[in-house]
Amino acid sequence: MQTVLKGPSSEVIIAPDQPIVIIGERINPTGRKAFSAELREGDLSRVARDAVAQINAGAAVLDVNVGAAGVDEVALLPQAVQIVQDTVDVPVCLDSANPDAIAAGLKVVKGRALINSVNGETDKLKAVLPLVAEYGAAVIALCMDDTGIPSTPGQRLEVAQNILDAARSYGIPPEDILLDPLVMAVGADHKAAQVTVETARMLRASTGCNLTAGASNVSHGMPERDTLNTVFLALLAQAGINAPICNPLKNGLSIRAIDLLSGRDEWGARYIKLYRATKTDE
Ligand code: THG
Repeated sequence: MQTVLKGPSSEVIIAPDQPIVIIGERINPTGRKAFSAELREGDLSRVARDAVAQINAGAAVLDVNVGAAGVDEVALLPQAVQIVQDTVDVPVCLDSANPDAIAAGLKVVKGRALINSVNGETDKLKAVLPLVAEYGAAVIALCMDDTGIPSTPGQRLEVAQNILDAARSYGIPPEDILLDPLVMAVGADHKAAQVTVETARMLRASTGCNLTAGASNVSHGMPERDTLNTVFLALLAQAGINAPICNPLKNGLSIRAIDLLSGRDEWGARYIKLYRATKTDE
């Protein structure tokens, strides 16, 4: 199954036999005080810098999230999208809990965007799926619904199937949907990562859909977050996650290593290319 995303004049294909597609997470004010304050003042100067840095570090798609207290996302998300796509030729992933902000972003997007996200809540399905259909976009489906986040992989699969059915009724096929098994912090529940990995396996086996996950969520509150994130990315990849949302500045080369070690990088060409592009002189 192939999910096709487009930038202004570029194309990104997400498919199980293709190299992992890194969705860069850095354009997001969560946990970043300076960026949050800048956004409140309408200062988007950091966006272009973060975009270039992530592409140089191996990202193929950029998540764009401007959600912080006191920020008008409906006004700012489209501005951030335009800055990103004026700076780098890549597809964007519109990350907002507010469907009005997603709609505003879609109006200015060039190419074929990824909407982040819909879930199984009745209101969300009704607000987001028509936008996916209208703009011919792709969408991330979170495995949660009106009852919350299910604790077992089987229940999360059930939610995914409900979303796939609802999408079908709007004419949206499974190849345009990236399923997200949901990543919670292992600091709060030491079984959380294992539930995600098991859910990913079930989602891939039962639906054949391409899969994403917010890998960095796993390490919130723990020391040496990069170590946890890197190892988790390998486990996720093994379970079928082929378009993780993560920090390429920290994990880009590790992901190229996963591709090489999984037989998806002939001659290690992509691994070596990223190494050469990012190595610092000793
Ligand atoms: N699924 C989907 N989308 C998502 C998530 C998901 N979008 C948001 C998030 N989860 C993924 N993105 C991030 C971005 C940043 C961090 C974690 C996940 C992060 N930031 C540091 C912090 O909060 O402490 C701050 C970074 C910094 O200081 O530079 O951890 O699960 N579909």
